[in-house]
Amino acid sequence: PDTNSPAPVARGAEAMRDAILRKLTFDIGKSRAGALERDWFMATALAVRDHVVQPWLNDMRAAYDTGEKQVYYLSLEFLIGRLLRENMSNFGLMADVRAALVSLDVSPALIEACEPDAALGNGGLGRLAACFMESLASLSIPAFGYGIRYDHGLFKQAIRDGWQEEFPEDWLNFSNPWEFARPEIAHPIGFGGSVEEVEGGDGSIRHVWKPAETVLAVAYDTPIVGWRGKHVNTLRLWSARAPDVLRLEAFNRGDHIGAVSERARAEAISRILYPADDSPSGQELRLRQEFFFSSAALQDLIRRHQRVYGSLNTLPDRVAIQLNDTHPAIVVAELMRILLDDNGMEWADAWRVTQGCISYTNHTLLPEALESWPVALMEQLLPRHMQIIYMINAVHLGEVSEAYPGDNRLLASLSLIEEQSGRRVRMGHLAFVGSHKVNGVSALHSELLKQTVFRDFHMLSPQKLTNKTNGVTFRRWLQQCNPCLTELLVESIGPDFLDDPEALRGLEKLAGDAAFQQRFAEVKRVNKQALAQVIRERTGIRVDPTAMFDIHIKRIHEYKRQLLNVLETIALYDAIRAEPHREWQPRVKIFAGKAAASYHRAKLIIKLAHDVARIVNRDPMMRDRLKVVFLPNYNVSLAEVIIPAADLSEQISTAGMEASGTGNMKLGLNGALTIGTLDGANVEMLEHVGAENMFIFGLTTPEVENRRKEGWHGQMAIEASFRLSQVMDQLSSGVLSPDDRGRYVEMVRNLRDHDHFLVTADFDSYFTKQREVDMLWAQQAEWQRAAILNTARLGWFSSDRTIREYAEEIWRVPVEH
Ligand code: DL6
Repeated sequence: PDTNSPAPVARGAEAMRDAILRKLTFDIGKSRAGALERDWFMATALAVRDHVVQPWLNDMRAAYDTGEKQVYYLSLEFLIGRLLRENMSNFGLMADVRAALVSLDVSPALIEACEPDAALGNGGLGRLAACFMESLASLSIPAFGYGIRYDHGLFKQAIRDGWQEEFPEDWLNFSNPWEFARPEIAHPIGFGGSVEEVEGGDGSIRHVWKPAETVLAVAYDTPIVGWRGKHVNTLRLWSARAPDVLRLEAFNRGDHIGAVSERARAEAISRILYPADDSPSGQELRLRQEFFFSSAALQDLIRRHQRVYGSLNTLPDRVAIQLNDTHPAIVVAELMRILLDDNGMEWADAWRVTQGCISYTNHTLLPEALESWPVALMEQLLPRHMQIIYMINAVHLGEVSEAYPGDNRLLASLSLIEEQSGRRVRMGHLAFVGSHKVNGVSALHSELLKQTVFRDFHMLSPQKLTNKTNGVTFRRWLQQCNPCLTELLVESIGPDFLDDPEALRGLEKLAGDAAFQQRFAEVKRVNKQALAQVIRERTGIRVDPTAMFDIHIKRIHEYKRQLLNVLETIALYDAIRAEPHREWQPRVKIFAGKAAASYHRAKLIIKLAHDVARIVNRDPMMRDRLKVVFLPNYNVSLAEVIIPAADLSEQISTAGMEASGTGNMKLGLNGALTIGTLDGANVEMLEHVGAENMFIFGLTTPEVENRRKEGWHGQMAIEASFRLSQVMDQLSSGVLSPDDRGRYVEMVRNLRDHDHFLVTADFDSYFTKQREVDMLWAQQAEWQRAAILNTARLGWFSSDRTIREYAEEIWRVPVEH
């Protein structure tokens, strides 16, 4: 029921035109003549938002009234990108809005391009959270996303002389039309101070945490619209505010800076995504961020529950809290504190409620990414939580001792406290014991979790660890980013796949059809032309859209092995120069991705890609047979242009190191063939698309492990490979870097002496596999067939499927089929 008696909402292009003009006049305060593109964007977004609000309020009210169990997805990152196209598309408003804008002489494409990306995440983990939010709404599962409203999202990447430079991102500069500020929803978040023990009349002892400092978490809500506008959920992001905006007494005394210093300290919490944590103050800020949003989320959901049910005993029946990695793991201790100290619950009951509500997703096996916090820092910042963690640990290790008396190795391995490198709290262990379910994000990754980081935990509770292979939302990653392909698919197999991705299977029967292949290829050509245009605008490089577009897009990281690709590029360049008269298949190697600001080796890989590009692109002998492009400032919006234009998808991480990958799914879905290792979700993609439609090479996970155990040195592989030796010689001789001949000497030394990521070990099989890629590309009908089969067979990788699995097996909330 409509409770707010809404104003009539614009339907049809004409009504939409009026609505946009009204917004421009009354909300933006501009005339048509004076309106800038950004003003048109704001007016359009506000007009579209009007359609969202009433269904949103209705859905929230219904969830509240029916008391359905709600999902709370806690994530330090939500890599959302733009929302205008998503909201228009999911609400079925695209045609009307675009027609309205055209009738106003405004270009819809330019308006859409004005929207800044909400880049509140680093990469896969944050983008997964955004896909999950969309799928939760599309499946009508009542849910809240909880995170931080960073003033500045992921840094902007600029490339100067081939080097990455970072600049602050400023998505909120011109206000955000999608969010609703809720200054009345402000939870106090404590830090520091002491814990008092208060005796109750019955001799019991109650703990009271007296924080030394309080920061307010203020809510900002963004509606998240599901497919066909069926359901709308809330993404609630917290912004930090000081309780006192200004110390007036200090200001009047003339201490103008000191008067606002507390405010600056408080607000630093939500200032920036991923503050550098290589200094103690950076680490403290990161921990403050984690506790800040975790505590705000808990206070918020508990207040909602208590308003209806009073007692917190029933919390697990109404509340499912999903921890997206360990960043919100402190929730375990904070929920215990709230139940024990604020609500007087007994330990055993509080523990039952806590475990009943919480579940945790692990997203990485990389040791450096497994969070742990120095005990001293925890004691100083969260003294009561540290006590509770000790208590949880004591109970947990007590149970272990009882079951395995005298096994000290086991106790040390299962302890929440790491004693080896200074005393630290292992957040993964805390999340594991505090959850009723723990999951990995691909079949291989979940299996490896059982064998490595959580081996002893798995032995202890074999039912707890499960797998939920990642997925991506097909609305954004097919329908919105690739409208031409979507139109072709609707025309050819009907519209069922829009609601049921498995219906893409209907395409299989067309895979060998020459006429369909041509149309499929024509869509790709149009998308490649659009990408070629972007490449030209952003890098000045001209590329030929008929060449194979070979795409490597993701964070720059040694384990993701962009270096392997660049080395292969050099080898291919050498091979073309050695045999210029052979029929080489024209290729454009396209890289994009950001390196962490302090990750020097990753930044050097970016520099190398540019050094190679400079030489290759200028060499007249290449005659368009090889081009190398690095597209700066990779983000969601750029991905939306690159992915529909990809012929080849590079998924070449060292086996066992990429937890899942989701770019692999997006690219395959859009008809790119994958060249990849048996890593992450590649393994399951292979099962779905078939070995003849993917290019798999390289060491497997056990082989990687064996090489490392044996003490792998690249030297042997380099000596054994004529091509690789030639590449190494070029790197060390300085021909690729005439301005600084020693630039790559250390890189070569690392590859020869250590090569932890097995680049040298996989080089030859990668080079050979790439030539198989060339051979298939030369037979276009066969290539197109395989490309079509990729699109047809990747329906299972929809995040709707993933969310259904979470709903049924972890959260136990009803979900439609
Ligand atoms: O699960 C989403 C995403 C996976 O697809 C990637 O394989 C994985 O690297 C990423 N994990 C992280 C966690 N931190 N680190 N490193 O971003 O999660």
